[in-house]
Amino acid sequence: MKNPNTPVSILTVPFDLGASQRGTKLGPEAILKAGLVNKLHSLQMKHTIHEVHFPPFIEERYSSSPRLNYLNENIRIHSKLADEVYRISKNGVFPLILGGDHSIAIGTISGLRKHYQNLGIIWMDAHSDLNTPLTTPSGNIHGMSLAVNLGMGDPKLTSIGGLKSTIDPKDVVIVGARSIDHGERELIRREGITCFTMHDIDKLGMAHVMQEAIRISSSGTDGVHLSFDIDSIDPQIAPATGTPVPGGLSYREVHLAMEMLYESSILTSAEIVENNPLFDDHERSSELLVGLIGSLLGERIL
Ligand code: 4U7
Ligand code: MN
Ligand code: MN
Ligand code: MN
Repeated sequence: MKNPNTPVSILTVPFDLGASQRGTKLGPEAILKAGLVNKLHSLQMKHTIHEVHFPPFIEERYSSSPRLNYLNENIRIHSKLADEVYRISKNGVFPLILGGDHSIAIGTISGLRKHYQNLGIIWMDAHSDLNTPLTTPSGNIHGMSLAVNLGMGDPKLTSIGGLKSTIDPKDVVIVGARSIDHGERELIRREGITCFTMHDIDKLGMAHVMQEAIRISSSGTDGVHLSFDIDSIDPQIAPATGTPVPGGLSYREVHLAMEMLYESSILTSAEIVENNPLFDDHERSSELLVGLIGSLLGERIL
């Protein structure tokens, strides 16, 4: 956040049709229940909260194709979210989006791209979410959201939000990856996306990796967005995910990342996605996320 007095607008997006596991639509409520509002009060942050409403579906009307599951439902929610995020950013307010599965990054970033000319992105995730309808092993749109934001994939998704700036792949940094599909690997190499895998974090240390992520995403950009997938964290400490991959970020690594992002003052928006309370152990993961949001917004140990 560039100025610590910036008000925060929390948008809750209870949507889970970008994934095959149901339950991330309960994510925002669980984070609120775990004490997010108290956290914001203790940090004396001006904030508002509202939900991005979505008309309930009649099960039979779900639109599925093998390569793009629930495409129409995805288009509807992401278009609405894009409008809201654009409006909030234009008013100088910091958008904090609570998902929902990671497909909602299509809406968030489409909205940001109407406001920013050159947006940088830090994508913290066990996965790279760079599949397209041609490479996807699952058809799940939450595995395609970063690709869509780079202009790759179905035109009905890449055109959400209307006219907007493009993202330069050189301004995108992935942190925490440890499950990358074949097609995604090729795309990362071809487009020159920086990807710090868990292997890099083990070797270089989290502090160095975050320093680089901050430098790369903020050089020559006029805004930086954090897209945070809970599965970047090790599933032993954050079990609330339908897509667990062992060997993730430790408690201190992920807090350090948030603390360094706060200290850097580069962030202009953030989203926390994929929290699935159906897989949680009591409220452990939601409580961890509230702590992480605290660190991201300026909470300090001393
Ligand atoms: B998440 C996957 F094949 N790559 O495309 C796919 F491994 O938002 C997983 O990062 C995607 O959780 C995970 O379905 C999407 C799969
Ligand atoms: Mn993801
Ligand atoms: Mn993931
Ligand atoms: Mn996930």
